[in-house]
Amino acid sequence: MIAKKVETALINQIKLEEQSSRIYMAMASWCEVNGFPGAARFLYTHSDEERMHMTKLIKYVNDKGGYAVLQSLEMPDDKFQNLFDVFDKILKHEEFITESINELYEIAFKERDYTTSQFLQWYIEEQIEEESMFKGILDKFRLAGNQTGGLFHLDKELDALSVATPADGGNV
Ligand code: OFO
Repeated sequence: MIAKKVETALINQIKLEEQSSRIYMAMASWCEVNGFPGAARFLYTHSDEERMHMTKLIKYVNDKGGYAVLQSLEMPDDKFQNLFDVFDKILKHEEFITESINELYEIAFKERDYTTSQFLQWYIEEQIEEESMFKGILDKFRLAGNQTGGLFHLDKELDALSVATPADGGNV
């Protein structure tokens, strides 16, 4: 059985993962119509990954005797200044998600729910990887500046990255 407090916090995290998936889907759509097919492909894949994060949490809550009820979502941003703005917003969003995972971990730990704390380790590591990946992408943007050639090259790199890190449904 799962404590109500832990279940509520996990359900909130499910909402955030689903919202992340929507945010990245909206960004992928913007990239697609603004001439960045590589970034679009990368973000479609990343949106799928967030959906996998959500599904993994839903299954965990239900497996532990809780009930993962989905919450309503907000409309994601649909306007961006440029490609840098997209990835800058992603990094900020991921930092917010990291905070939320840390708070969730603390709630589980305080409730002496060590099984959930252990389960959340995977998310903690995932956040470290994601933040570092997005920081790396932003560094490359800074190097490329706003030059067309640089952005074109970066778009190609993002395309390659989406192939290297396919949405990993295998962990669900
Ligand atoms: Fe972007 O990572 Fe989910 O948790």
